Amino acid sequence: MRMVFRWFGEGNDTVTLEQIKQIPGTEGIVWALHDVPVGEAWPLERIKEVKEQADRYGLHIDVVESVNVHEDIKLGLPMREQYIENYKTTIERLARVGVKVICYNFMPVFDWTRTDLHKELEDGSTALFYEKAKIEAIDPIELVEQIARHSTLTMPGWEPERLAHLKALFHAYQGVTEEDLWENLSYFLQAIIPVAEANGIKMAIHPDDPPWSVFGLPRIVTNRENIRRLLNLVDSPYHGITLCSGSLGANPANHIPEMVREFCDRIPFAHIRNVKIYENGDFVETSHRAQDGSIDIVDVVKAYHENDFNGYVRPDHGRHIWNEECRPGYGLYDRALGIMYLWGIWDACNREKGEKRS
Ligand code: DNO
Ligand code: MN
Repeated sequence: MRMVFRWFGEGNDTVTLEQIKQIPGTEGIVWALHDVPVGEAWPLERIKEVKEQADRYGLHIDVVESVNVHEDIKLGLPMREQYIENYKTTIERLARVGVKVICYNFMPVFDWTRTDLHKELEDGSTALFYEKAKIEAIDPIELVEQIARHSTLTMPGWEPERLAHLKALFHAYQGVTEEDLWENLSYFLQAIIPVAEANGIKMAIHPDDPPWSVFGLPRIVTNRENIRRLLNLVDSPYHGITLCSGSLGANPANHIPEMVREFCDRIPFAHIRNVKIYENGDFVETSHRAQDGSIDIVDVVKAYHENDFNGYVRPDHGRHIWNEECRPGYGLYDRALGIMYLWGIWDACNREKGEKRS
């Protein structure tokens, strides 16, 4: 298990590289050029700049999250050809600085969806919350406005240029079925996986968060059966998944340890976090500890360990604790605690196997 930590870039994150360097066992950053508009090729100079910044702290830049996919690709529009070419260029440029994994997602319009970014938990901390009834009742445009009002930093997946044309986007998706989305994903993968392969980069698609349709938009990376179908679209070790325990785990029917066991050799990157699911379908993000949420994180880590997992892992989101002012879900403290919990389980598994240190 190779521990990495998401970092949003100089001047765009409350967490510093110096702090990340001091989290035990953390070897690299998970990064992106967040200000490059979706669909454009990332400039090589900018990529090199991040590498130099990370180098100064002895952190690597092996994992990128995300290179976002333009909506025209998801919609299968003619302009997708140009956007796919740009995507390939970005893959080639990232390979030049040694990137090994690219995480991306194929969710129409929205990336992750929540109704409250600061839901208060019993202990006074706050966390990201999904209220089913509210999602079903609210107009998505209103939700976006509400969320934008509560965050000064742009949020990944909610980039302004994508959201500016929200109404038009919703219109474009009218009549687009799950099968259409499968077809467009397949088209995209056939085009980019050979390029990823030639450049030694593993593509790792992130599941849909939450793993069901929201606002009537189709979603397909949602469960075990669909992940099987997805992996069969292109038979290559360079076509894999980012197994996100919190995203998939919001549906109690998704048994995460079993998915780890089944897909392990196609998981170059793992997101590990916990969520507490309520009977009415709401869920809230909790600490990583198994007892605090609905996902048995101990069993998840054990499943990785049993399979000698050597891919990259990050503590996905964290709560906001100790009055930390930070990007929603991406503070330093709770994610660092999460890392120590994951290492604790991992090291105990190593001991059980008779290995003193590693
Ligand atoms: C949620 C997060 C996601 C993720 C993107 C990757 O679980 O990990 O927002 O960053 O979907 O493309
Ligand atoms: Mn995730």
